[in-house]
Amino acid sequence: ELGERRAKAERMFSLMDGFLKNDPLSLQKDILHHVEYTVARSRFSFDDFEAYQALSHSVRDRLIERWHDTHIYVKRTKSKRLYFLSLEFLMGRSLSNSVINLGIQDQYAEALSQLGFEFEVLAEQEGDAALGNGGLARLSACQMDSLATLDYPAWGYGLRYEYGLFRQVIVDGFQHEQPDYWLNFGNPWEIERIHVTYEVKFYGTVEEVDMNGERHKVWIPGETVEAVAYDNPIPGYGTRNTINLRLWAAKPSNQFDLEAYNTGDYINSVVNRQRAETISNVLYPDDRSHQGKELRLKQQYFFVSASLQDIVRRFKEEHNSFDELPDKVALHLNDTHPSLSIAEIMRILVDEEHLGWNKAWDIVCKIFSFTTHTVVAGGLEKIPVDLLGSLLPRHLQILYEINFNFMEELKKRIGLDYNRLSRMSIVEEGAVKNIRMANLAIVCSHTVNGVSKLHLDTLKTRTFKDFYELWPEKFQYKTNGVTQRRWIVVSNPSLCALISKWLGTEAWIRNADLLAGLRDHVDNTDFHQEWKMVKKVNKMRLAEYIETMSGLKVSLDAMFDVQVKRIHEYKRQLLNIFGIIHRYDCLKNMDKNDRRKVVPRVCIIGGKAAPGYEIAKKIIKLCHAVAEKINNDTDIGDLLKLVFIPDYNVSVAELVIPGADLSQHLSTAGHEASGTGSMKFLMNGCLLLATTDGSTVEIIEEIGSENLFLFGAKVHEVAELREKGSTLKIPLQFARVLRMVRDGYFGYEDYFKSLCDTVEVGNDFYLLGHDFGSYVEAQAAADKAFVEPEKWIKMSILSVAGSGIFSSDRTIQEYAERTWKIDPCRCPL
Ligand code: NBX
Repeated sequence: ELGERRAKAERMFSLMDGFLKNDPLSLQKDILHHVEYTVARSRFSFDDFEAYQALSHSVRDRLIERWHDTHIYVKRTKSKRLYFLSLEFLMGRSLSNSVINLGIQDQYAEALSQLGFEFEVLAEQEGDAALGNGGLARLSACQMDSLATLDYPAWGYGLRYEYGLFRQVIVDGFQHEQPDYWLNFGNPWEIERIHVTYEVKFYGTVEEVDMNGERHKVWIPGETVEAVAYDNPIPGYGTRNTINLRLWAAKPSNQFDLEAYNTGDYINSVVNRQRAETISNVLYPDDRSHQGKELRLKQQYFFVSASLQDIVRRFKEEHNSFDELPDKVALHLNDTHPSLSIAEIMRILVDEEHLGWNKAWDIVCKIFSFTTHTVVAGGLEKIPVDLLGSLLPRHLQILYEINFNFMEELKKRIGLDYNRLSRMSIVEEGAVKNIRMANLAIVCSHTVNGVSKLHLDTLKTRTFKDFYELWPEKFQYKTNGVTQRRWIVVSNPSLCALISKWLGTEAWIRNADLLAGLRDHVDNTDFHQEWKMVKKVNKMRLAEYIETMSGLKVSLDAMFDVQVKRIHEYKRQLLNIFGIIHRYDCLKNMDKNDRRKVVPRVCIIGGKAAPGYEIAKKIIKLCHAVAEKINNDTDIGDLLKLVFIPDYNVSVAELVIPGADLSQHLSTAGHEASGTGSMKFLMNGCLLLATTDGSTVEIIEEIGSENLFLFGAKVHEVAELREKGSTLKIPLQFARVLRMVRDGYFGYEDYFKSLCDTVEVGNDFYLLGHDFGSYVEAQAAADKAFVEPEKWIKMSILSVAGSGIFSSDRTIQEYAERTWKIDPCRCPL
């Protein structure tokens, strides 16, 4: 029978005519095939978008081949697998990244040009997959790229939101949010798996029943929803390995049909089915106001339940005993959002697989690792007990039992220190009882990770101090990283070519440490010339974008000074705007002669404010009000321009970052867990102006403090400065700028009042006033360096040369070796 099966498989493979071919002629045939049969357009008339669709389907076919092979190979080797659980992935576009990682970029470019199309033009047709908010979500995406490239047997799990992060539209300088219905034009990068479905239960009651003489808890759900898998192949670079990102969508389950049958209320039951689909409908923007929302909790559990059913099913296919689970499965919690997994796996092992509690707990404690992306305790996630108890009654019982056991153990370890016991409890007592998701994740994970060295210090000494003292060995850090494939190779082709030319190899694309070799050429004037040209090309690209978007013409001789990230008070975009107002004020008061020595600047700010975050929205409006004034002042001309780039997202970042001369990272020390934007700028030869916060501490170690512009209070000074309150000395210049805004120099004085209040003496939590003096000095140092091009270029080269360790390949390798204990599993060619 086996022989028969094999013969059949061989015949099928020969019918397939082997794997797809990648020469330009075959690619053209494939593209035309998809024009005709997938997009269903005539081969004589199809537009750029249709060409993009056909092109991406031909790329998808190639991804699928490798993805199948990887899957089969990993299954055969029974390797330990990593399951990366995250509610957010900011993937951006897939086309360019895919053809580059598949290594068939040139062939596609040639094929298309012979068909009369340009690859870059078609690539612009693709919309972003924006299933996440900011740093945390883009980090997941970079890490998936590294997991695939380094051949790790890993799966990503997430939610397939129908609406991604809102689109930001600016009307009269105010942010408006528009829904991002990204699936409107189809998504060639996903594969719908109509047969990979699981039932996810909600509500209902828990009963105890007798089974073979044992008492078991049984959960009788009140509602059932179906989860359907959508698979997204993630290709590695320089390897055949292509891993899977499985995203779940909610579909009504057949359970509902029964109800209709019973009640005869056919129409209403069909209408009710819609309700199920709302679970995976929309991504919550990160504004904390969603805490305590039932839909958010439903999303989390829906995601966790479907993923764990899938993971357990796969494990049982390959293994006989759950004792093997810790050797075969690593589950990673990307922040606390998926930490209901802990209660869910306990429920599966105890209620469904009938393992004893203690045995199940032993196993569970060996499989989870956890990374937190938060700094302040106030930012940690909590779920009201009432909400949890009604939606997931059995899980609440399990959480109480976990907590009871933990509290008992803790009492043995620390005695009856009730304050500490109550701080460490998973259940927060009070008017509203809450489950503290971080405490749960820490108790059950074998490793708790910070995302930078400084972040770990804060976790140990403040955020999770009690836990650190109990389990010091659990606490580690893995400094974040970003993938050089997307952030240099895809987004900055000219720099990519230049680096490869001077290093004499493309090996740095898989091994970013090799970038250090650029130091050998740091004094070479030919190299400098070419380096300068690359930046110019990228600045031209950015200037064109600015002009089409806003009509503003900017000078390429100006320093392009960029701050792009989510708008947050702690990130201090307001400090940047105040600095710009100060610069403008100085220019206005300068005589013509002095103005000639001024370095012209194009200040670029971009980022989204959470819809409910009023102060952040006012910062955006202030930016526009200031821009309006400055940009229309003909007396100032090209000396100063301010541009707000709307709807900042991954593909806008790919355009903006390579074109920046200077980038700003201004968080008050101790508030940015890591920051990853800075690493992308560093890789693109952009100099940083930054506080010593998050991973900037490590960037300084790598490139030397002489190669960036530092300012501001240090992390150990912040608490004391805050204590000083209204006695803190504030520079006169700061008071003057604040007065200008208050007095309506830029209009809207009533609207800006509450914004000004947040930085008024005595109320200035993020210390803008205190840091303003050194900020202005750092800006002056940047100006001074910019007029010495040789010096600037050297600093820029040394930035790229020192960026190697900020590759997510390094981060992922550390996680694999130290935390997940997984080995590469390279699919043969
Ligand atoms: O995670 C960010 C940190 O603020 C950065 O410092 C860090 O570099 C990055 C990656 O480690 N955190 C972040 O992006 N958080 C969120 O986006 C978020 C989303 C949903 C939510 C809470 C936070 N409920």
